[in-house]
Amino acid sequence: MGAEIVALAGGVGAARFLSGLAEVVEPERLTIIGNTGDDMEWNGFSISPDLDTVAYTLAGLADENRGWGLRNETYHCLDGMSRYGMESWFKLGDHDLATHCFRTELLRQGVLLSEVTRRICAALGVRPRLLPATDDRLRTRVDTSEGLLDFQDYFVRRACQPEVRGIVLEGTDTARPAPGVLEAIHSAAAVIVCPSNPLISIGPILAVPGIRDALRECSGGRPVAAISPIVGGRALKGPADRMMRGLGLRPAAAAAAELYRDFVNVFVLDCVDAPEKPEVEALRMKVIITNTVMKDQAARVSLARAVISQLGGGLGL
Ligand code: FO1
Repeated sequence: MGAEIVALAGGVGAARFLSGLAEVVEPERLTIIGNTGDDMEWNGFSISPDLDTVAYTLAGLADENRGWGLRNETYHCLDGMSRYGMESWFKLGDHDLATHCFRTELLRQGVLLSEVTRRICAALGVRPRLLPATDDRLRTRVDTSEGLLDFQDYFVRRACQPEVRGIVLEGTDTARPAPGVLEAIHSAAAVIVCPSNPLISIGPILAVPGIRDALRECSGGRPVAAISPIVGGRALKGPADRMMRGLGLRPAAAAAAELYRDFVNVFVLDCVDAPEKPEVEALRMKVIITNTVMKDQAARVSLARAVISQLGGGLGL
């Protein structure tokens, strides 16, 4: 088995890229560090949407159209909750609920989120190692024209409509990297930042004390690549472009690269953004230009192959 590859991942975009990557490198060589800023407690359940999206996708169980949740879901339990006057805006399917029951009960017993995630992945047959960035409580909140909103309240309930003024990451002063996170970065042959929202998906991972420093150190001698989450001035999925504008940033691939300038040394631009190459190179990043739009599994594999082949011989591929 070759050296380890570490990936930083948010939700749907990351999961799709990772399903391609897991066909290009041995899945057991992959360690995925997942975002937990989107996590929430809702109707009595502890929910970790990004970890579940990655796990379900890698297990081949995700709903292909939405990218989150499970295929062929039913919503009888949610209907029942709403009959009792409970909230029903977050679409938890019946099978998905089993994951949340399992996680909620284990967390209640004091089992760490990283161990719960390991057991979920083992039960689903997920071969890469999936680690939450932290076992500690970390919550993303969005400061908007309608006030400070919990992440899922902004993202799902209000459909990303309120204007974004800022992002507040609660818990980052005390959060510690989950067991294995820093070790994986320290021993990685390469790191890949998946095409995820840099502000609300990758941002919370980087905000866990120690992780950004470890990546900076890694980039001194090894490839740390990021795949642009912005293509042609727009986010392929989610509100990254609008959020960047709200925060006074240009919704451009080069502006996303700039957010990673202290620890990324290879940046993957989509072909339509080729004119931004000099701007990204000025950040002292090597630029790879390829098609990053993943319309199907073949496109995911081909993006993963393009990235891995450029990261070089040190990966033993
Ligand atoms: N996203 C939605 O847009 N609407 C939903 O009702 C919704 C429910 C949901 C349930 C479980 C789960 O794991 C994810 C779910 N998501 C839903 C996706 C989630 O809000 C986002 O993908 C992430 O938090 C952002 O990466």
